Amino acid sequence: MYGNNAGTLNIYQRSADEAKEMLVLSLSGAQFPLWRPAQAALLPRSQPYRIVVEGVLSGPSEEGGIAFDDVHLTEAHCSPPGHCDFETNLCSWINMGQIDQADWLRGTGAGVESTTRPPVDHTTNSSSGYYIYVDSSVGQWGDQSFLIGEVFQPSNRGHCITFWYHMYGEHVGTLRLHINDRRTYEAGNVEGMLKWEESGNKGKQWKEASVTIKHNEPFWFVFVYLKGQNPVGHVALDDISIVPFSCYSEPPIDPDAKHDALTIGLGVSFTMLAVIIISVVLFIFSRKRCYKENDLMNSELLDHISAIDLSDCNSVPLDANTSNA
Ligand SMILES: [Ca+2]
Ligand SMILES: [Ca+2]
Repeated sequence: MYGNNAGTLNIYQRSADEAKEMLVLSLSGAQFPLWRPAQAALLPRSQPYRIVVEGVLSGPSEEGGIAFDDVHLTEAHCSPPGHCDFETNLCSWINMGQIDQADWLRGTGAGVESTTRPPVDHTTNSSSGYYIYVDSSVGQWGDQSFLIGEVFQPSNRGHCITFWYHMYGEHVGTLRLHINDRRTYEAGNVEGMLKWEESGNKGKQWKEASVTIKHNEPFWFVFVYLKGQNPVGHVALDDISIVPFSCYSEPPIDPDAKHDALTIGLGVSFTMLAVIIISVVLFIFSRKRCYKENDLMNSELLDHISAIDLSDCNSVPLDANTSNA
């Protein structure tokens, strides 16, 4: 689905006698300038049914279009959005063609050389469990394999992607995780922004990675494997999970730190209060002293007292100034 007026794509499950019809999937608006996977769970039916695909134009404009391809009907459960263990299919992940030189393949470790792919998957820890992999001994140095995920809407709390990767073999190459958005893609950047990277031999083991993504536009994930020089080995992925919040919750407030902050705050408050009280006492005391000193002065100066700043005992009566002059 592309363009500003892509319209709506509806998928129905309709009973053979056409008595019942259920909308199982509806996609609206532009779904980015790429082929996108979509899945829908069908309802259990005891009677025969057919699948009806309906394209609804949004208007008379020709600025858009709808197409679909590669329909698969399986008895497997639909994987929850953002999660894939690769046990039944690639879920919403797709290989990209044209811009790269190789594909990610789905497979198991059963009956193959452990250099070409992992002996066990991560989900089941067995040779019958599935993962996706690239055999690094096939192809040439610098070959790339792109794997693209579904579109996620921006979230205030971000997104956390967690995945398990298996990188084995000398000079195996580099595995990168990017995110991309429509604007960046249409500007010619097919891989987008780099968010995570790992290179070289990590041994015969599955390793976990978690990356928090905060992006304010709809985006998708892109895994890119870049083949190393003369490698013998493989790169594999399993159990990818994407959730709409950041990977690590905010660290809890340290009660000791809180106590320290309270102590410091109280200390500062008490010190300031003490300084204010002492200042007021000193001020009152100095005022009283001024009055007493002034009382002791010559009573003939009383006429001039009004001209003396009583708050400042250093002020000299006007008479004294004039007499000195
Ligand atoms: Ca490819
Ligand atoms: Ca698996």
